[in-house]
Amino acid sequence: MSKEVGIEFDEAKQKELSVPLGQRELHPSVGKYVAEVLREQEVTVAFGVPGGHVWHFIDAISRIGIKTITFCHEQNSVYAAEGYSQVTQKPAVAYGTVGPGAGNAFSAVQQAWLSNSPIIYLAGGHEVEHDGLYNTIQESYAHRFFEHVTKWSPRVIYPWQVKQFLTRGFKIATTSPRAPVALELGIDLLFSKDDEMRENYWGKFFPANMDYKPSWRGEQTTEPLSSVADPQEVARAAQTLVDAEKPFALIGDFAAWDKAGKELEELFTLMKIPFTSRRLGRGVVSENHSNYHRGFPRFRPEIDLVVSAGVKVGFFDGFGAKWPETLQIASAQEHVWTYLDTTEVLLGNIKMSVAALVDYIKANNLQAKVSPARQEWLERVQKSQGEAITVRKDRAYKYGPDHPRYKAGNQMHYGYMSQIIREVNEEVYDSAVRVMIDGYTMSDFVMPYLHFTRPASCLTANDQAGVGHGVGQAIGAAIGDLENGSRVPQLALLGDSGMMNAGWDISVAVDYKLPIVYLVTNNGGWMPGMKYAYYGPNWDVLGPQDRYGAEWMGVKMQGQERPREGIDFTQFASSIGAQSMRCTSNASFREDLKRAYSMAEKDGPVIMDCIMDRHLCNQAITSPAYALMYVHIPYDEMPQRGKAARRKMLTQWLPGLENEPEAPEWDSWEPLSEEEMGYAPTEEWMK
Ligand SMILES: Cc1ncc(C[n+]2csc(CCOP(=O)(O)OP(=O)(O)O)c2C)c(N)n1
Ligand SMILES: [Mg+2]
Repeated sequence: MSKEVGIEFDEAKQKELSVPLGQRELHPSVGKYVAEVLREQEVTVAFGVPGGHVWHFIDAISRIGIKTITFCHEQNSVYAAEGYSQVTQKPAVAYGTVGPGAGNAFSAVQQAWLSNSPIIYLAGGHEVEHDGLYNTIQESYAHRFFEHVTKWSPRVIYPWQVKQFLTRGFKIATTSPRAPVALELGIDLLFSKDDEMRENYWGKFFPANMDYKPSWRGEQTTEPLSSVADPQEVARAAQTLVDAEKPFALIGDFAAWDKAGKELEELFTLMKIPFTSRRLGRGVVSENHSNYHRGFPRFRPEIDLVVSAGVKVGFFDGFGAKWPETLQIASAQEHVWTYLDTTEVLLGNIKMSVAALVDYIKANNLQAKVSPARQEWLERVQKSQGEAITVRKDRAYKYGPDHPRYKAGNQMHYGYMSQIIREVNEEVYDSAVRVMIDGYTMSDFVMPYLHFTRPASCLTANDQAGVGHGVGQAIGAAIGDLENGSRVPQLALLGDSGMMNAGWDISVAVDYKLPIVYLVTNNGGWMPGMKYAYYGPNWDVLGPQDRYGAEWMGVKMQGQERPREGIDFTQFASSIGAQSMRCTSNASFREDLKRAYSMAEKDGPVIMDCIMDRHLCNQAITSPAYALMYVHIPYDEMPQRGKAARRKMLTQWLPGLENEPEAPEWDSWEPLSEEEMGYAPTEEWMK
């Protein structure tokens, strides 16, 4: 979908020179990035005054064929941009240097702000290292003072931010309420050679400009987003839904806020679209619906259209890096993502947009035009969902009461526990229990098992990912439900550290006898399983004073673990007047949970102190994110799992890793053991 917008620069010819391109000059320089985005946005003229800090991008703008109109005073250049924009209805670009340039432009940008004119102001900036010394030339903080008179005014630090930020700037400036946007493009950008700098930064881990898509809306890239889904857009979106062979929809948080469940359900049913949902979006359309699939299906690469309804497409989606073309249905321009290949955007209240879409489809009988292959696609997804439920259940039961490790009944498996939660919630409450996802290791196991039938069933910390939030969220959710006359208990899933972090406020739930089950998956620490991948059997990577067995000020250290029995949450419960139980056995967990629910309904909060197999940890520890977070540890000091993760994920960045041996595949449901580290735990509680 993207069109070629490369700056004219005869690279082949340059390579023939005795001194290669990039060694006699900075190439590519950040100015090229600026120019390419302006070209892509179909900018034809730019107004401004040059200066030392901005020549690099002004020259590039000119070299790409955009007319630069040079003024004597920056104020007039911005006024000119405003006039141009009001006449053409296009966003207009103005530029000026650091300090006096940006200062002189301020008054005119303020005017554009009051007139709602979409100006993209490109300001120069001084070098970051001299911040606050007032001893460098033209020190100024345009991003700060433009903050008051623009909708957005970031200080851009890294070259690879430029394309994404500038593209986003155009979207923001041109979406109602229209307004100026200013980017402070500091001089550091020019001197940071993108490729080289990135290698020491995110490496080649995230490709440069990964959150930028050239011409992200195809032919419509330069069209402002209309703040209400326009009938033509609705018609085109409907046609997209007819034409797609293998569409798949996602329901996100904002569909919940806009109460779009009924309309989305009708759309998916009518057009035979399978769907999944996320976070607050879960249960917006009941997961009992036959088109529901938990997460993307395994054959996800075949999907040719994603319908995204109110979804935050961010970190946890790899910023949509592998998504096909997307129909974006969003309630605000902030949630329209310029880094997705977008067929259409329907902007405005999601319920209204989807209602318009459904009306249009019905009025034109488009549901009849969907190809028969769609039915096959839907059935394939349905089959995948049915199979996945069985596979998950079988897997969970394998680690149930009959598993040799759990027969003794002194610890439990996260996976088995997850399946039982699903079953009990279904049996006793018809899956109407709201669940707070706080415990970190638990979240990795439990998510595919949870099943929801009504909106706001799945409460999480969203992108904040802070532990301890479940304590308060459950209290608020319980009060909300009580106001509506429901005593269906809340289930807050917490780790032991989450409890240590925020547990005291359960006393508030006690005061109000709120029906909450606080289920603590107690594994003795802040993700103690990290030692198997990164720290070593004795937390060896830490300083000698912190390692397991070290003595410090007469006290024996135990790495970053604590004995589960050492923190007894039943005693904690009695100290605040909460009910409690200690659960150690897979065999009795089902009855324990039912009992906890009924106690909570009757007499208020119950803390279930569940002793988990501490040798289990989340699969994520060998993911790219963790490999990256632990890239500081010397390779030789890491245990096998950490080495394997780094070798697998970061070879592109650290090419020497290729020569290191690979480790066998790891199944996160199988407990890791000290055996593979050649170490036998000495303490009973660690075994
Ligand atoms: C308030 C807060 N501090 C630190 C973190 C970083 N962090 C994320 S998960 C985690 C471990 C959580 O331990 P626990 O609650 O016991 O859950 P576990 O994974 O051990 O089951 C940490 C330290 C965080 N997310 N929030
Ligand atoms: Mg823990």
